[in-house]
Parts: sequence; C-alpha cells; structure tokens
Amino acid sequence: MGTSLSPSSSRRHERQPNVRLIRWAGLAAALAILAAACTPARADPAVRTYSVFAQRFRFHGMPSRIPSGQFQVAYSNREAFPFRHEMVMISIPGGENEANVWDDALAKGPDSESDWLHWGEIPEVDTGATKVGVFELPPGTYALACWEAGRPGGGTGPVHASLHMVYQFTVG
Ligand SMILES: [Cu+2]
Repeated sequence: MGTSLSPSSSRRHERQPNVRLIRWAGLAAALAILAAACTPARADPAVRTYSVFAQRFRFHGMPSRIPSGQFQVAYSNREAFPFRHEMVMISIPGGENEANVWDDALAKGPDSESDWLHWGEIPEVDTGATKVGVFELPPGTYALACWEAGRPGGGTGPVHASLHMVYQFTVG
C-alpha cells in the first residue's frame, strides 16, 4: 500500500493543470449559457414565422387560417404609449367562438383565463418590444387573447380579452 502513495501523489501533481483547464472549460460553458439566456429571442429563419402586433387593443397580422405543425410568432407591441400586452394561445372548443371568450372575460375577469386550454403564451410585451414564441398546433380552432388588465394612463381596468382583444383563427 505504501508504494501506491507516491505514484498517486505524483499523479495528483500532474493532474493539477488539467483540473484547472476543466474548471475554465466549465466556467466558459456557464458563461456561454448565460450569454445565450441574455440574448433576446430571435426567430429561427428555418421555421415558419408570423409577425403579429398589438395595436389599439387588437391583434394584427395573424392569418385567419394556417397549416398545422410548428411555427413561430414574432409578437410586437405597437401601442402609441407605454403599455403592456400579452399573447396567449388558446383552443376554442367546438360550437364556441371568440365571442364566448369576450363574454367569459367580461363575466369573470382574470379568472376566465384558466377556462380555456392554453397552448403557450408570449407574456408581458411592453410597447416597442418584440418577443418570439414557438408553437405547435394540431388542426382546430384557436385564438390569440390578452388577459393583461392595464388601463391607458395607468392603473388597472377590465382584462383586455373583455374589450375584444381576442383573435380567432383556424389551423389545418
Ligand atoms: Cu392586452
């Protein structure tokens, strides 16, 4: 056993530079991940992309019918004043339409958001900003909707879905 001590300790000495290299590699990897996390989301040019924007409490730019499968939405807020919207992707069940979302939002306010099946969302998009979201939808009827409740000029008011900030479209 005594003989194994000296080779092991000399091996430890040999390894020290390697350990340092591994630490640097780990740090570099961590920094790369951090840099990626801090980079604003950009649309992948290889994926079908729709440019949608919010203006005057309406969604603009989304086609009324799209093919099923994966796609991106680059969502911009183009209000003329500092304001916050979101874009929630929901299913519209058979026999219902966007007017049911308006009515539900009017009746139940923020609680109405969980009444609809969610397929993802692009949250908290302030005036001037663009965020990208990736979605994958099977054929069906869907809507973009906003449950933010900010009021122009400040404070909170009715959720925007109750003001008809809902856009229905068909997939497939
Ligand atoms: Cu909104």
